[in-house]
Amino acid sequence: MKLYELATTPSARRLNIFLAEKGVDIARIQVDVRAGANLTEEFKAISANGRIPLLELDDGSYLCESVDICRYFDELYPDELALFGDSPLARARVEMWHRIVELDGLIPAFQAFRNLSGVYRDRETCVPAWGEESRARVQAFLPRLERRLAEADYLAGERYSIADIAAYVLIGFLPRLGMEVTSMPHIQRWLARVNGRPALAGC
Ligand SMILES: N[C@@H](CCC(=O)N[C@@H](CS)C(=O)NCC(=O)O)C(=O)O
Repeated sequence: MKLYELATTPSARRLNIFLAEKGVDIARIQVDVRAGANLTEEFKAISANGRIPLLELDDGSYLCESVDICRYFDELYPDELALFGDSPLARARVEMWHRIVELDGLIPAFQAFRNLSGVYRDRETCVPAWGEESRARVQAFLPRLERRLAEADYLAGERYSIADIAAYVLIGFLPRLGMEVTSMPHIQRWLARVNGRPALAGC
């Protein structure tokens, strides 16, 4: 198997943290999406969403979408971490918080960055007003995250999960939007806990 990625991007980071947690090592090929390396017909032919990360399987087929790739590795190599949850209710809670972080945090953050910085202006129309609105949505989401982490050690409850990885990537991305969470004590406590995980050391 081979992973096409650009390690500095948040979507690749999300997958790389997950793989590090699971102790999975895999050959990686860097694809400079900022320079448009994903816009070629060759790349579009192998990536259903035209983006990275993209996993090439040994049978020559491909999987894209970072969460889908995480789920594939989780089922290939089940372990006690159970990052997607270890019971029907735990799985539902992980999925719930993962979707909340993704829909209300990560996606608006990416939209804010893309539309305000114009980083992908060679391939899409940037709408600064949408960038500002998306940024405001991220800002409004942070107190919700703070409230959740006031009542639980981790987003889905007592155990670390893929929802925490998504939130961790979101928090790491905030400086690119000129935002931070230093005044939010519960997020800070959670960050210290997550930063202490050995898997995070190289990510
Ligand atoms: N939903 C996708 C998002 C992937 C994504 O947006 N990747 C970005 C890098 S963070 C990319 O390839 N951007 C290039 C482009 O938009 O042309 C996933 O989670 O894998």
